[in-house]
Amino acid sequence: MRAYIYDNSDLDQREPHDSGVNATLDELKAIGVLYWKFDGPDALQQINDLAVERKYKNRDEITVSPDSLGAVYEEKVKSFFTEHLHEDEEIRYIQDGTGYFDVRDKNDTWIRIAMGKGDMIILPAGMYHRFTTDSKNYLKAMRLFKEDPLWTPINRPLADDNTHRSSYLSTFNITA
Ligand code: KMT
Ligand code: NI
Repeated sequence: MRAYIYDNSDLDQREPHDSGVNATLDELKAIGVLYWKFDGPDALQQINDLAVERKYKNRDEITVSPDSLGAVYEEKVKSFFTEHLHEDEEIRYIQDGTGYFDVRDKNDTWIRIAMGKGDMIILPAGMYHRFTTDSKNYLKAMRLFKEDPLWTPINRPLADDNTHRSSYLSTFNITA
């Protein structure tokens, strides 16, 4: 995992868009993003422990690639990259491949989080974000959730008035 300020160039979303300015784990934590590296022989146990602690009862797996999604791959990648939020946490464990999660910081600047195998991330409910594969076009992830999956994306600005958005902003003292 590496997090950095996204350069807003017009290049394809799958390019790195690396401004060269890193973002720290503390900066991510301050906006509610939690991160762990779970790899090695205990990885599954570490995932299971976190799931118990945070009451994630269910999980599934998704492969984002042209092979697995066929004709709808490009369309899917475009829709994942539309800025949105969810009414529940977005919990992702990368099992294989690579991809980018972009999140908005306190100043509404994009921070790009480059994820690879063994990376586990939680984005809080109500946080605006987006996702894309990189130029390798392959990512396999475990998605965890509390009860039923609540990962319907609510796009910006439609979600601006959502109660989960308001509680996110007040929890993390964000006024932007
Ligand atoms: C989301 O809601 O942004 C996603 O689920 C992204 C794809 S999961 C690798
Ligand atoms: Ni999302």
